[in-house]
Amino acid sequence: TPAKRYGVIGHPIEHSRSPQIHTQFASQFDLALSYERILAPLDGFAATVDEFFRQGSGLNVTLPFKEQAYDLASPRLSRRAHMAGAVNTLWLQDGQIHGCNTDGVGLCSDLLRVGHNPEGKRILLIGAGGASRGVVFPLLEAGCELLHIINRTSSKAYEIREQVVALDPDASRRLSAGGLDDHCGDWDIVINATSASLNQNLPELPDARYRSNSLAYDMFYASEPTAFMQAAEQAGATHSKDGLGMLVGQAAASFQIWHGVQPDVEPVLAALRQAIGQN
Ligand code: SKM
Repeated sequence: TPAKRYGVIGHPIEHSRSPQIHTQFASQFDLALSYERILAPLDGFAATVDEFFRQGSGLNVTLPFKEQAYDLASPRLSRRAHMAGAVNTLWLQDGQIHGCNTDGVGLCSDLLRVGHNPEGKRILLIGAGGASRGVVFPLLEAGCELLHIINRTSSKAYEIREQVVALDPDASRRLSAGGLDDHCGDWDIVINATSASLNQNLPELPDARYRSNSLAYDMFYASEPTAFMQAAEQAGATHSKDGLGMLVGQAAASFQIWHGVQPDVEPVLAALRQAIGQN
């Protein structure tokens, strides 16, 4: 039988590290599969996905198509996809396209891996775009004490809160929102979910106070520590981490959905750090 086909679809897509990650996971289980980068035209996402699934078995979806992937798979969505309002993992089941979102579990598993279990923690989430929305529910599920979303435009932060609370009223006690300077108290974990690090810019940082043994986590990564990580350590964060582990974590969760087995992220993460020139 020919190797099963998987891929990651986006626009742009050349930068994606997913092929390396999934190919290395597959070799841990002696699985024969192909995993390709697929560039969809901006106005041709659904057609490209339909074409792929004539032969393909699973797709990761990245920017700017995660909301369209949600619509495409609806109503065959996991609870996590529903709560995120976005989909990054598609697969065929009974001839129909299903969707899940693994970004948030990828973040949570990485926080656990680096020794900062979200359970019982006060977490400050900076940014209110798609990256932020995708991780809110998994962080709540992981049992954080408080999750506070702040954004330059505070209405966008309130909007995420309302969307999540509408789907899960229990979330309301532990989820709050505000503008960049609407925060008080000190934090165990501060997460940068703004896209500022993409161009090595510092997000407009709230002057957050850090607790002891705190973590500043940037969802983005580069060959060097990001501007956010450096500023956070200067501001008193005990540790800082970039988002490469989250990338490998979301891939591992997608891999588990598709293949039913849980890959070992550690060696793949180490190889990826080498590939992008980190020590
Ligand atoms: O959510 C992930 C997606 O599954 C794959 C990806 C990539 O290949 O760069 C990035 C994230 O959006």
